[in-house]
Amino acid sequence: MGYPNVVDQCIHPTHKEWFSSLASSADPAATLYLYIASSTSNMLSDMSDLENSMVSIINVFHKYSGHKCHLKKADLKDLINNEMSHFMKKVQDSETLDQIFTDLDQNGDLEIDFQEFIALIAMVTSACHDLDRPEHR
Ligand SMILES: [Ca+2]
Repeated sequence: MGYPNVVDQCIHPTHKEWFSSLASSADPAATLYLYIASSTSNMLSDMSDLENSMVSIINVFHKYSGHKCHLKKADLKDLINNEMSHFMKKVQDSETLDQIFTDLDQNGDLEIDFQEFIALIAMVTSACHDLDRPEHR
């Protein structure tokens, strides 16, 4: 399984430094990173539903970003339309796509990295949670 490699390739450079600076400390985040990076495929069969969902998010991102670890505008459109069609309206016009893309592209480099992509997942998941709360039924 390529998951630990994917984490290694795509983790943000600043985070990578941060993690390595904490590597010898008792910080839980550093421990988590080291755990993920050094785990074998045994980990994958023991994962919880939540952990499986996290891996699914990573895998979907890479299905559309490939090894470059960035989504171009067309990649983002395909991902939303193919993978999020029950939760988001299909993106059909370039104006809507431009708007979503610009909102997500926090550093303005005209690519969506994983950190920026996860913000979309967080927003949509949060919106679903709000709709699913009993007082909204
Ligand atoms: Ca960007």
